[in-house]
Amino acid sequence: MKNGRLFTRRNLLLAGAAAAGGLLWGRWSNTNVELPPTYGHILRMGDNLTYAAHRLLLPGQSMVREYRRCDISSFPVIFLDDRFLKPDHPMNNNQFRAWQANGFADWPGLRVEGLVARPRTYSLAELKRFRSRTQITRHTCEEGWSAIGEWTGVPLWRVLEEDVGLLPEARYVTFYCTDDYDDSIDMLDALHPQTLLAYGMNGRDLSVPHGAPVRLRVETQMGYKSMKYVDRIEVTSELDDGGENGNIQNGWSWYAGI
Ligand SMILES: Nc1nc2c(c(=O)[nH]1)N[C@H]1C(S)=C(S)[C@@H](COP(=O)(O)O)O[C@H]1N2
Ligand SMILES: [Mo]
Repeated sequence: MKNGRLFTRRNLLLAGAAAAGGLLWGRWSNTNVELPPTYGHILRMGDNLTYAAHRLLLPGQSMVREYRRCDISSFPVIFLDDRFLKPDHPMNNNQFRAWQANGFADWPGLRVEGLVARPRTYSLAELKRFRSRTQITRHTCEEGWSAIGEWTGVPLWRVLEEDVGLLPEARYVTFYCTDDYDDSIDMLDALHPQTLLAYGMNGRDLSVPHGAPVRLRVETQMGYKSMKYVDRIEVTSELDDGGENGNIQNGWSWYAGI
């Protein structure tokens, strides 16, 4: 008489899911957090569920675990695809080597613009003038490896909130990289205390393979969101998926919270 029972496992699961969905929806409608678009793909609905669950159930800016010096591991240099074979990739670009040899003094700088009160371009020296943060964290790559490294840089919130000034409509931050890798994060992650514009790694200047002169460290998400060779940051009110250079059109989730 299995099917005759009212409380079958499946019914319980369905009831549980409906109740959880109802609760989530109730909480969601009371927040001002908006869902990113689903890109018209049914599989992408899962991304939104992860995003919604993280944003609702986790305290907004809880800190990720930080490690000790002795935990630092060897950090492989990885590349996503054959972009790094292109002659203009920073790894093959003598310009980058020349800049590095000169402490990036001639580097054109990091432009910060969009929905900010005082858009401007920062030289590396100017970024280093902000009060810095050093943290030892685990990087988790979607390809199955993880490594612990020490990162030094300026917390992104200092640049955005203290210096350029966010306008009230500011909701997302898009990063443009010299190797045509673009992607965005939401304001909660952008202003997270451990989200850095990093210029140092393991006590030295960041190397070109690891993203010199400046890379993002967004510790609350998978490694591919920690963009290297960042040369432009744009604050927007709408999500920009980075188009062909972005993760979504290359088959990955926009939100990769861990
Ligand atoms: N600009 C840029 N940033 C990038 C990538 C890239 O190819 N280009 N790869 C991402 C991926 S998938 C990972 S795992 C990390 C790797 O960082 P690493 O090279 O310092 O190990 O950088 C991320 N940031
Ligand atoms: Mo990765």
